[in-house]
Amino acid sequence: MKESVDPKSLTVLVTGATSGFGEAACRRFIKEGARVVATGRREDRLAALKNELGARCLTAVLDVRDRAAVDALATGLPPEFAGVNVVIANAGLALGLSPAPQADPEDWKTMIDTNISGLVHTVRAFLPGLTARGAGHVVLLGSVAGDFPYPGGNVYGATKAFVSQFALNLRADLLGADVRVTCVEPGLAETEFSLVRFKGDAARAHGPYEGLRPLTGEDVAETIFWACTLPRHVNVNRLQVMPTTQAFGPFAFKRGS
Ligand code: NDP
Ligand code: 8X3
Repeated sequence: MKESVDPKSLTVLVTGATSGFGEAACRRFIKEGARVVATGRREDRLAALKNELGARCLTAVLDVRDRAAVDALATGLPPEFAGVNVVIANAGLALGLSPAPQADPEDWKTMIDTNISGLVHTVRAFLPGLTARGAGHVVLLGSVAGDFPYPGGNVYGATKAFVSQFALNLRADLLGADVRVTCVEPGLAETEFSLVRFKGDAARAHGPYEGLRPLTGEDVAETIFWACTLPRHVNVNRLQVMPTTQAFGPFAFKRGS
């Protein structure tokens, strides 16, 4: 497409780069010549990624729940990586699938602290730089779980509804600032997501993907890359993407009550 953004002009900050969408996004942007700051908590994964992706990849251990650490990263990057113009706030998780009365309140807190507080810390820390430099882009990872309720999705889905609305509210605040905002909202995707949700129970984690072809990390990375390289006058607000073999259920009714 004419006037597409040259990926070589991009310095991309990725949270949750040690697995799934974040890791695939790092590979996708590096392949096209971008610089990437890859972050996450697992140091061994970051070291392997750095080894694979080379000099245009900088890695940093980061827990997005630690606001001071997020701020320190944003203000302390070395000169070659300091001009971040794309922020991919991807770090997030679901914990458990229990109905609300049985759900673990600690799991709820972890999801809120990561998917909401961690995400807003990340965006807030990098926004001054993005607006000062212009030609910026914030990509947030929402989910179809933020649009469509399902049993056991309680707090996880609600955190993703927050992400989607936060993206639109950012658009309102950033009008005229030359910073684009996109909320990417995937459906079922096979990453480590279910392994985390089911706390390491591999057999249970495989269940959601059995007998169908889910999205992959690469599929989602491609949609992120596409949105980020569209001509600058085009802003994708929300991008909902599902496997072809996923759709919607009917309303549920409790009869005999
Ligand atoms: P993965 O579990 O494969 O990856 C999640 C990433 O988030 C990991 O790199 C993990 O790294 C990181 N992370 C988790 N907690 C923290 C934290 N406190 N600080 C920093 N990093 C953290 O899952 P996905 O790639 O599938 O998920 C990525 C995002 O996409 C999440 O926000 C998820 O909710 C969302 N999503 C996933 C879908 C799916 O079906 N897979 C569908 C729709 C949305 P580490 O543990 O090393 O810190
Ligand atoms: C992940 C998709 O449907 O498992 O956000 O909640 S779902």
